[in-house]
Amino acid sequence: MSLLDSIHSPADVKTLKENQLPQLAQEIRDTLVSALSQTGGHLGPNLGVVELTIALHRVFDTPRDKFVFDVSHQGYVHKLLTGRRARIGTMRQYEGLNGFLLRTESEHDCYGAGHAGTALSAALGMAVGRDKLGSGEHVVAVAGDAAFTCGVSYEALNNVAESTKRFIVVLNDNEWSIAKNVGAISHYLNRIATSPTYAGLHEQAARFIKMIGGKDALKFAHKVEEGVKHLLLPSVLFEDLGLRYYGPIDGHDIPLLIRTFEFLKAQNEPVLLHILTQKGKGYAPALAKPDKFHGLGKFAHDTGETDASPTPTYSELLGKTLAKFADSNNKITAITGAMPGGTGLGIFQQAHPDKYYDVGIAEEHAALFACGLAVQGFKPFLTIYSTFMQRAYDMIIHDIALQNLNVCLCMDRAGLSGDDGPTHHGLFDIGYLRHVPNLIHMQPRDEEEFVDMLWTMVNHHTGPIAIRYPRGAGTGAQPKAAPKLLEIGKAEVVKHGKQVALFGLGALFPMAMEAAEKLEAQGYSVAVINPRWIKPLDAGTIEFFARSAEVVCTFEDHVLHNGFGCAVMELLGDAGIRTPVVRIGWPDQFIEHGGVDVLRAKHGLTADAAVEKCLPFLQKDAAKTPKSAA
Ligand SMILES: Cc1ncc(C[n+]2csc(CCOP(=O)(O)OP(=O)(O)O)c2C)c(N)n1
Repeated sequence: MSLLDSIHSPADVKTLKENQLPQLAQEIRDTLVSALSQTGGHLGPNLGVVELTIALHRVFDTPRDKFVFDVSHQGYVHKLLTGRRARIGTMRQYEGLNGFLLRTESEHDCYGAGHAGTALSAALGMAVGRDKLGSGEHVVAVAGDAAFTCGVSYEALNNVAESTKRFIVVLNDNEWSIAKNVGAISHYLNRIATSPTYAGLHEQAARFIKMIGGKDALKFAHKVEEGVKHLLLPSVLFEDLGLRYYGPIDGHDIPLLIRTFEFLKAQNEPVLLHILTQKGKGYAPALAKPDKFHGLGKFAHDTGETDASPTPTYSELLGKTLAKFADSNNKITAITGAMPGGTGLGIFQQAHPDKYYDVGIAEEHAALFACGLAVQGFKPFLTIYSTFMQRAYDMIIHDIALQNLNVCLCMDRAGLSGDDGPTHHGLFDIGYLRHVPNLIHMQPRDEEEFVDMLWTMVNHHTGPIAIRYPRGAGTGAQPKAAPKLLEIGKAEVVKHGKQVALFGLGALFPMAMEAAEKLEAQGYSVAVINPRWIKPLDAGTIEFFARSAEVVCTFEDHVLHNGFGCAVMELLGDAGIRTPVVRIGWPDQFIEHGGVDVLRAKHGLTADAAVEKCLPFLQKDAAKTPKSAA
């Protein structure tokens, strides 16, 4: 039996001999590579925190002690050591393990996440709660170097010193966000990590710590470190904020990590431990391509190769199209919040490095930065996943829309994101944009329309304009060489019909077409409309079809509450049109992770479900002869 197989809870990690821990680390790496090659997942980040997670579980006691992982995409090793080893092959599958930590998945997950920058504040709240309760447990926040590009991390640091005396932050510095980390903080950390003077002196201290062990020696080592650190960096950022800074230390050295945590856990002041790790450690393909292996689908175990999709994704098309438009337009600029790969802006960057900005994981700043560019007459494309744009909600209202600035919001991964789960589904953006004055919002039915919409955005000069588009490959539709300008607020009537009016928004347009076929097969006369515009709605077209139809049915890859269908109902209500409206979309609950088709079927987003919901309103025509029988 392998060591890993013998571990059913963190208590088992403590029963191993310290010299067995490197073997445990190796087994964890082998397990991760082999399981994730089948399921996909965040391989690189987890390979980098194997030793860290073992050391944490060796020294602390969850669930009593609390580990708060930032984003928590690096929580797979923690899952393996907390009783979920047998389920690792179900990672990110429907009804399997979630790719992030979930309070509902294990008592060892004290906090769930999926968005970056949340760990320090949440952990600080737990530490303060502990102090108030007098319960005494340890709270450890583990955050990557890119989490320190998030403003909210500093909002937490600003409060630490006056909030508690017992708080441990681990800064896991691997120099990578998803792409290479960016910004002044990243350079600052890098200067500490690469200083030869510091490294030399520091190594001596580390050797000393490991050699002697025990608390007294550690106290002495701490003094050595203090001296070293102040020699080199008289004003260490974290120290000035009131956290005692330790490090940087090798985050793959298990004995050193263990001794250091033993020391830190006895401190009566907030501490920050800076560890240096390698993203992808132990697996050559992940070391060679840290960005690709940050998170990926299935891959070949031996080579790390993945299957390339023959159809380009919407994100790739965005990068390519904006780059082309920017060739002859020097006002176009593009902004990403640490997602050049995911958003396709990496392609734009290649063509126009001077018009491209990666601002780090800083969506609020990104939105305000876009405002500033717009004030100077530029045309910023703020390209952020729908789920992460939630961070910039206030800036969208208070800065972009209120000042009616020419900012283009590109919301990638709008709709169900599938295996990433509820932290990443982009199911709320219609709701959070629909009521914002001055704002235009739209969704294309395919790639050709996507490019036309982007072109329409480039040529819209009277305020903010937003587009939502789904994750992954599109329909395969080929955009025309010359894009066309779309009339804002004008829907596309794809098919006329009298009894049923189907409005298929964006990614669900094909579902509306399928439902039309099924209803027509039963003898009904069906209209299909591609709404294109969520705001402003095409009131004329919607009212026209709703007046003659017996039932209207809307389709949207969004929650039903405050979604597109809701907007249609309001419109009809205001116009005094009583035609019943059936809505197909996601229910009022957080949707779990899993394959898109499985989840659509489960939650009633199918053509069959739509037909079934429409039929009761068409009872008076039930006697019609189905076409197939005619
Ligand atoms: C608000 C928000 N924006 C963007 C992301 C996408 N994202 C997930 S992980 C990650 C990089 C994390 O890097 P780091 O914190 O250094 O951890 P590492 O993966 O390097 O261990 C990013 C940008 C996110 N999760 N949340």
